[in-house]
Amino acid sequence: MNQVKQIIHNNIGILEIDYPPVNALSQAVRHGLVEGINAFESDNQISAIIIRCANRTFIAGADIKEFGQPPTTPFLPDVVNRIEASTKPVVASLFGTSLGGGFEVALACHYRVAMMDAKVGLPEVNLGLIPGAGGTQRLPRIVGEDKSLEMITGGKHYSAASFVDSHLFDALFESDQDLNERTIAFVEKKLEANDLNVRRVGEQEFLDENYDWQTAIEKIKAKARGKEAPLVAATVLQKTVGKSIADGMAIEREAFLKLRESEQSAALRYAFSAEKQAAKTKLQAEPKTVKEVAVIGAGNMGSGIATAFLSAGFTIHLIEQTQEGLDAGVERVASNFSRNVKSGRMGQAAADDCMSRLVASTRLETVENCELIIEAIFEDIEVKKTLFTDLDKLAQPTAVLATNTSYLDINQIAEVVSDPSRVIGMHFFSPANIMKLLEVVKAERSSDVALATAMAVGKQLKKMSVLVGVCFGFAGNRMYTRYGREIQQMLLEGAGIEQIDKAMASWGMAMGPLAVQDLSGIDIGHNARSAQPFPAHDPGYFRAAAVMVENQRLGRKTGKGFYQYPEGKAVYDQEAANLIREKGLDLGITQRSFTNDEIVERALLALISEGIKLYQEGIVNRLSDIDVIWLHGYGFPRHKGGPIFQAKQLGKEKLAKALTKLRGEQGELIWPPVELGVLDTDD
Ligand code: T1G
Repeated sequence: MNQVKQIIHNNIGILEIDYPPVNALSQAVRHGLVEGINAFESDNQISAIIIRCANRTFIAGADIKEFGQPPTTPFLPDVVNRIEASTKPVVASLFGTSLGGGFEVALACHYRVAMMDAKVGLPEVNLGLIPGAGGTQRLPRIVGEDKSLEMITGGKHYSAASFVDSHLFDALFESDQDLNERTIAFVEKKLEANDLNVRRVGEQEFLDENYDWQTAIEKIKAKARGKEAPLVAATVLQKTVGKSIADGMAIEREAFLKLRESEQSAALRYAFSAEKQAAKTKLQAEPKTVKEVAVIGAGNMGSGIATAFLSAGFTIHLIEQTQEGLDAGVERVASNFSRNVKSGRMGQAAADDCMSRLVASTRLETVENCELIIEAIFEDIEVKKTLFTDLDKLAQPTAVLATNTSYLDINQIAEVVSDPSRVIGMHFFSPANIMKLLEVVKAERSSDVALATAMAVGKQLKKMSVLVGVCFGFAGNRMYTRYGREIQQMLLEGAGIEQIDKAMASWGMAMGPLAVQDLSGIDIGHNARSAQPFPAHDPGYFRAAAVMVENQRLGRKTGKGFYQYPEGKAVYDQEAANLIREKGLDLGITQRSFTNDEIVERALLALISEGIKLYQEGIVNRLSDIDVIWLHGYGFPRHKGGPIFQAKQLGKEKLAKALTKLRGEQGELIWPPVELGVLDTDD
């Protein structure tokens, strides 16, 4: 199919890209652009050229479908240089999200016009890359060093309106105007005034007037937290100051190609495609439209969930049994929004609008107008079953009934509802207005329409929604339990508290696992585990946490846990270390020293083996869902891809050998062995 149409409008040649869904720069699009420029350049009837797009956005970047494949001509740098070299003025017409190579095409044009609400950006660092088609050279020539460094090393999206005072755009149009018409009018007006010229950004000099690159690069290094691409991007800009566009692009290209072969870029590109895959649930039903949502329970979770929904434009009925509890919940929601305003994440008017859609009530009957009801009450199966019995009578017969339980059996809850097909889990992660992960839990009788509705709502909440099945802890927390067991087993075997946290944090985890325990409260997990039978085959099972709880060391909230917290700052606590050492000796566990690598390896292996088992048991649809869960729910470093990505990097043979380390004192297999053949599946 021809992905670039050539349209002639009077004396204007229009190249219209039509390659759904986002007009990515496929080989056919790149070829069509070159062909179109050649054709219009040699046509004497044509005085100017417009590059525009059909569908939902201007070019959103290089085609991710071509990533990992051998590059094909015409290479994008050659395409953008051909556009800039055009002897007839070329105008880019932007809307939607013009990103990466798409924005680089626009930068190579001689003029840029856009909708005010269009977004532009060079997000390549999010894929472990740098702009590879002149972006590091043309952007600084237009917006200067500071702004271009910020945009290229941060990888964020920017509204076109934010450049109203720069030379980036020659015209910006309000959202009620027709972009194609306005672009043609812009060109015709300029042509009439004989004021539409070939203005090549690349021919401008890239000078830095004593720009303090050293300070800028130090700041970027500190923020990069182990990610390579931002630093490479900054270094390319610094190295190309004063160079011609051709020399600068050669340096850029060399750095781009090197990054494209890096493990970090493979991990980040994998993470991006894994997220897109997770959204493909194979559910055979269209989602219901949801406008009014009830959140039952105004505690930390309920108020966080309510905040997330209000921020996404929903009306929320927040329900709590007592007026006092309800007032406290409303206060928590209000303080969430005031924090958003203080941090600049949200304007006051937007925050006020959100709060205006909050309806607080102590009456359960207010669920009657809601298409979705989310329960976030006390984590007790009987309490939840009683509530769902009431909801069955009060809610609309087609309302989706979702529980936010972290561990309880949703099948048991569904049993009390006359139509159990509308019962699902929506497992948010605390704080629910911040954490991106949402596990949509499919109980045995959950209907596809209920699940599809939850997945669609998750997307509206800008959550990373993953469809999972029912088991103890579903997918994320079951792996978290396995990970925690291995961490605590190493404590009992002699690994230090700080050593474990530092090893995991320097490997890339957002926080040390023991500091996380102290933050969330050691008793939370301890109580959930105590409701389950104790695994007699594993005598050390979370005994380090148990001894903390026995000594009222619950973490930050009691001023001490694995650490102590004078003035709220975590410091080493010898008493905690002594208690754990004594427990280890009581259990007859030989104490020994550990290397940091061994700590990281055993923790990773625990995650990998449990993740594979979840896939084999059908709790997740695909192995890559495991990685999406761990990237968005547990602070797994994105530039490491996820536990399964790490397993695939290691390979089955090395992994099988390494997994033998997950044994007990007598070499017995504490945890059932895992079949590794599944790692060959490319889901
Ligand atoms: N190529 C191909 N398909 C893409 C795509 C891309 N770049 N981006 C998105 N899609 C598909 C996606 O798979 C999904 O398909 C559909 O579009 C909607 O996506 C040389 C090398 C554009 C902001 O990093 O940030 O250019 O599942 O669900 O939430 O310097 O997608 O429907 O079949 O995400 O509205 C730089 C990545 C590449 C942009 C839209 N560009 N994409 O978000 O929809 S590197 C990017 C996004 C580069 C050059 C370098 C987002 C979006 P399907 P979606 P959305």
